[in-house]
Amino acid sequence: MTGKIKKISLIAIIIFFCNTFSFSQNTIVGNINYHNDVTKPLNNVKVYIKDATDAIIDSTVTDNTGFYQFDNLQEGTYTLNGSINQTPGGVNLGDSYLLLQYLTGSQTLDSLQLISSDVTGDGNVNWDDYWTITTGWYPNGTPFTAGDWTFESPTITIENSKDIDTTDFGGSSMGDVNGSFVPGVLPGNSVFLFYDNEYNMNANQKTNIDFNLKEDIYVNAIGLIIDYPNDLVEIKNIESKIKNIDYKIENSRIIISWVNTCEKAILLKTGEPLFTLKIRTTDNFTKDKYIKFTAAENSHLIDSKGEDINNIIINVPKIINKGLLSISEINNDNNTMIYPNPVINTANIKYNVYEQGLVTINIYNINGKLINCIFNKYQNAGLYKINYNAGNLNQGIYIYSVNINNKYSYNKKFSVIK
Ligand SMILES: [Ca+2]
Ligand SMILES: [Ca+2]
Repeated sequence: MTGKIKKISLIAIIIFFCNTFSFSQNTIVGNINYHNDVTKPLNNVKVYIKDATDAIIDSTVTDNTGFYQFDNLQEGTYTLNGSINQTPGGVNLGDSYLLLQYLTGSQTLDSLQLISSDVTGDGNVNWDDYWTITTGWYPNGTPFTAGDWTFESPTITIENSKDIDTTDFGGSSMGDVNGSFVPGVLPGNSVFLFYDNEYNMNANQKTNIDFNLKEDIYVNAIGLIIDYPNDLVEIKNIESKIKNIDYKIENSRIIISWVNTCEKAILLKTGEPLFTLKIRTTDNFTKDKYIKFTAAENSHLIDSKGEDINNIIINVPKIINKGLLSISEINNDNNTMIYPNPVINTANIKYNVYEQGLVTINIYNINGKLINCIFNKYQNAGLYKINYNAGNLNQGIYIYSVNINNKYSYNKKFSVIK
């Protein structure tokens, strides 16, 4: 009797294991990569598996190669999804530009690009998403209502037992439509500001600062975050020849943004300023202090493919307070010049008004005889330029003389050729 019970029990155990074995050996494996790029595996993704009733039945975490595995699955339909606790990145105006192209019908987007475009999280990709990135996220850092990350959500049906299903899928930082982010890698700077010349200025003076590109560049979007010492200088205004450029000044930061709405990329030339800042130095801009502008991270210029252009160099002047100038310093001031020299017909005279007051510019011949007075007005301190027509002068050597309040004056020679 006892032997019979033992035998039945053994059979039951064998049947139980056989059942377990035959109905529970299905496996789903795969890799999760950033924008489905196999060179950018996403590790530490928490992967969820849901059954046909939308209930989470299991979860796992991807390894360093982005690999995940679910075992012991019965036949049925499953849905996968992921979440990650990692700093997102890669969102800039290149993504806005790509989205703009999609919305105007000149570009298609793949499924992951579409889900990373829905930054408002309402299930639609539309102009709200474009404006949320362009005027909310980039200049203001406003977080996306859809969160920081998004993952594809593949559905898998297992019909045969003893099966291994391989399903790779992708994840993205929300808003990184073009997939430019490299997870785990800190973004490098692509825009650098270099000093190209030096201005001498005192406290409470106004001037215009040109930001010039070092090379001609075709661009489709510009995002610049420029830091400056707001205790030493006030930014009064920003001017640019680029239409519809937006800017924002906050604390010690200027944020400039522009996305090209025309079909063709625009050509920015080295000779024309990218933009001009109208500034005024403060009371704190005392002797030996200088004003330095720097481009912060996530400053970028975007090419015709919607990608960042590397190593953009923008030249800006260094502004330094050297105190009250000596005669030799005034004579060596690079901001006071006539060009071209020799003058054939017309020329530009650049001059530095060291303090607010009456400015007079006279032209003399080489014997010191006054030819004419070309300027006589009150001006704020700062750098100025006037156009001078020398067409009525004979060939020869002349002098222009700048006088400010009878306190500062300097004379410079130029020649006229016919
Ligand atoms: Ca949306
Ligand atoms: Ca991007």
